[in-house]
Amino acid sequence: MASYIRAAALAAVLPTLLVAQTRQTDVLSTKSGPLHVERLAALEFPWGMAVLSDGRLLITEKPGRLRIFANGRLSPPVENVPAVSYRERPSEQGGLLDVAIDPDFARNGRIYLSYSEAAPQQSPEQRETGDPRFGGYLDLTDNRLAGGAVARAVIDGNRLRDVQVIWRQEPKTIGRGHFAHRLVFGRDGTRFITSGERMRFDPARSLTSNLGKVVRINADGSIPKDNPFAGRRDARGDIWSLGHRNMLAAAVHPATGDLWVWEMGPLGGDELNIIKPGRNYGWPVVSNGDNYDKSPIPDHRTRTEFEAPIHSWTPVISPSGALFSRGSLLPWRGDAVVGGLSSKAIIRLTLDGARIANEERIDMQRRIRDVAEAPDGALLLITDDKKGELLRLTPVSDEDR
Ligand SMILES: [Ca+2]
Repeated sequence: MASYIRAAALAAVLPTLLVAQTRQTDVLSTKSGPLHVERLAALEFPWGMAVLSDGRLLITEKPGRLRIFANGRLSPPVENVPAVSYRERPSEQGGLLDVAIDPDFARNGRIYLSYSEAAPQQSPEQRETGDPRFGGYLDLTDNRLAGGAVARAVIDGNRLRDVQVIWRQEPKTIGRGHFAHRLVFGRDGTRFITSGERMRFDPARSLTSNLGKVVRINADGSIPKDNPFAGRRDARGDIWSLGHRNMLAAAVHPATGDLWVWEMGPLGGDELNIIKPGRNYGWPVVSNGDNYDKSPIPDHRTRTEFEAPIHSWTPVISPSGALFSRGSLLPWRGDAVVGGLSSKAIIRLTLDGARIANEERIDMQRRIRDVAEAPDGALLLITDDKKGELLRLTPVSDEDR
C-alpha cells in the first residue's frame, strides 16, 4: 500500500516518470554487459512476430488473434484471420502460429500466416491410439483431426483481405503437437515452412507426406522447379529436406544464404541443422536423445548416411525462434540468437563460420517463444504463457549506470 501511495503521489508531480516505472524496467546481466528489459505489452500465448520496416510489429496469439503493436499500443485483433484449431490446455501446440512479411511488402502489402486447422470432416469414432514412445506425454482423450496450413493475405488497416491458403500439411492427423510451422524466406524469394511430424514418427522419412519436412514453395504456393523432388511421381514436390521432428526455430544466414533450422529432440538431443536440399536428417531412425518412455534411439554417429546435426544439446534448450543479429544496438553482430522454452533462456551463439565458437545461456526465467530485432536494433522477445509478454532488451548505457 505504501508503494502505491508513493506512486500515486509521484504521478501528480511527475507523470512521465510514472510511465517509465509502470513499464517495469529490469536489468539483466550478460557476458556482453547489462541489458534493460522493458515490458511493452501483455499477450495471451503469443507465438510469432514480424517487424515492418516502419517499426510496426505484427504478433500472433495462439488462440487465434493477430495484433499490431505500434506507438506503444497493441491493436484490437486484426479482422478476417483464418479460423484456427485451438483448445486451451497445457499441451496444445496448435493455433495461430507464425507471421511473416512479404519481402516485397512495400509494394504488395502482403503477409503470411501459419496455423492449425481442423479437418472439414470430423468423425466421433476417431480416437488417438497413441504411441508408447511418448510415455507421459500421451493424451488419449484427443480426437480432433487437424493439420497445419499457410495462408497469405493483404493487410489493410486492421483487417486482412484477399486471404488465400497456399499450402497444407497432408495428411491431417489426430494430435495436438508437432506442427512446427516457422515461416522463413529464402534470399531468392521462395518460402520455407518447417513442417513437424505431428508426433507420428515415420511420416518424417516418407516422400509421400509433407510431415516432418522442411518445405519450399513459391509465393503463390506453386512448387519451385529446382526443388529436389519436383516433377517426381513417387514424391511430393514441396519437400526440401526430410527426416525432421519438430522444428520451431529457423533463420537464413545473412552471409551464406543457408537455411539454419533448430529442431526439438525428444528426451535430449535438440539439434541445429544447416539444410541441404534432398537430404535426410535422420528422424525417427536416429537422434542424440531418447524417447520419452526412456527407450533408446541410436545416435546420429551410428548411421552416417543421414545428415548429422552441426550441434546438439543435452540438456536441451527447447529452441523456439531464432535470428542472426545485425548487431546495430547490442554487440552481437553475426551471432545467432535463439529463444528457449523449457530452458527459459535466450541462447546466444557466437559463430566461427558454421561452427559454434561460444554459447551463452541468458536466464530469462520465462519460456521464450520467439525473438526479433527492431529497426533500431533492440531485441524483442515474446513469452509463452497465458499471461505472456512482449519484452524489449536494450543495452544499459554508461549514463544509466
Ligand atoms: Ca536429426
